[in-house]
Amino acid sequence: MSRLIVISNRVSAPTEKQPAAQGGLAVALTAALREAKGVWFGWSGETGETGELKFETYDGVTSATIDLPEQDVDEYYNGYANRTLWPLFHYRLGLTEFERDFQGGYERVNRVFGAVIGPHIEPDDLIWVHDYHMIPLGWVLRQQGLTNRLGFFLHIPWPPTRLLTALPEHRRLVEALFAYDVVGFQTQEWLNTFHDYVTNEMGGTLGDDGAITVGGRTIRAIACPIGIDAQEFIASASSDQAKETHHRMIESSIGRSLIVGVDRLDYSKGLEERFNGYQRYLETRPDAQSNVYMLQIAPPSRDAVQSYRDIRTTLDALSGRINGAFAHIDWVPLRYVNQGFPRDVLAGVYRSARIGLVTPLRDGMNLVAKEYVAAQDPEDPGVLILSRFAGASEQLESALMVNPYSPDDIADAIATALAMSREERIARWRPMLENIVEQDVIWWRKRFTTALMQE
Ligand code: GDG
Repeated sequence: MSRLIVISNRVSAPTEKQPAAQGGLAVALTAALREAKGVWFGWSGETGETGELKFETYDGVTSATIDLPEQDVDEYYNGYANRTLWPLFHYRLGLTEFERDFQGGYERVNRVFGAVIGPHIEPDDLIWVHDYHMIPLGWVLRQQGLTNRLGFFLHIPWPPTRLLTALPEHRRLVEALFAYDVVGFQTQEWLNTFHDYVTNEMGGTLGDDGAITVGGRTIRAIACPIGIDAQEFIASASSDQAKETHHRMIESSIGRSLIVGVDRLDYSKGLEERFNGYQRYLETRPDAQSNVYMLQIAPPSRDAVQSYRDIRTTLDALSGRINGAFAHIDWVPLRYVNQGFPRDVLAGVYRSARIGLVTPLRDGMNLVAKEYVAAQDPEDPGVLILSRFAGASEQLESALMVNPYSPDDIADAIATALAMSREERIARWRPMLENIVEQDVIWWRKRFTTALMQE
């Protein structure tokens, strides 16, 4: 059996400091690494001289990290990854910054990763690189003469060709992907847009079984939607902590239905538009005030980036305005919380909510939508309102689909969800749950690694 090598910007294998793997991806990859005696490489999250890789084996899983100098963090992580690729790949050209220094830093850090990781790779290792921070890494490793099977998975959307060509070095970036053997996308839609680029910009041809040939080099590109640790999350929703959370939510709701949103504080998640949609609901339905309240959990992220500080300021003001305009002495329409909670508490919150409001403007997949569905009571499930622009909409077809840009659409969907009969709620929920259980995170991992092992 080959070893599995996972490489991503941040490592979420368990360590002495953080003993439990956090989240589905970490759980699935950790399990695979334990089985395959592999190593998870990445950035430590610390700034400092790069130095040697720091290895740590904890609970049967080895992680290996390096620090990065401040300039590298600024140009590679806060720069090219989060000010250039992230906004561009989420269709936000207006927020995208085009700086040569960022691109230079990005390529430099990828070369550094290649240089420190390369010597630790053995000939039979399967190598799986994750996400937009590391696109050129496969190419860097090939330059060192590596002939291993190399796979890449993109967690975020693949942008339309016309958008991508706004990036001065678009061609170089895509060519780097051809160093891999298998490239995975979250959805058929992102795979199609990738095909469009390859055929129209590179003169590539598409073959059977995901094969794409450009200039004599053939790779395989597949749609491979990520899932959640479904069984574990279902169990989490019945844990003591989830039950206690559920009771607290019921007690504080005074008979009103809960609408819940859980998102990293990120402009791609459509929080401003969601708040506007909720406000439209409150304005246009006179009985609203006696029947709903909304909880938005939004732990801040990437606050070194100005656009993230801006969206935070906007949401502070907007949530204040909504509460100022609509609150009563005994009712606050919007509880807006900028902190994270343990997974069991989240599961309890999801289960208490009549509506899961998941309205990103663009999202590679969106795992919150899947977690919300998994946490529901089978006898009395809530309704998932889902953006048609989330990757998850390809699989969760029986959600109430909305256009996240339209406040009226969101307001109407809230009204529809609140009025929905139990029969209809069950009929919509069941196929979604089946999909989530069947195509869980282990399914995803196996689907990708199986494709990677096929010569
Ligand atoms: C990227 C892509 C793709 C959130 N608040 C808390 C908390 N969370 C957890 C959620 C969920 C995860 O964070 C967020 O995952 P998403 O999929 O929603 O979004 P991104 O962070 O943008 O992830 C995305 C994903 O990669 C995987 O491929 O689906 O499209 O953008 O699991 O539950 N977890 C805890 N407390 C919180 O307060 N414990």
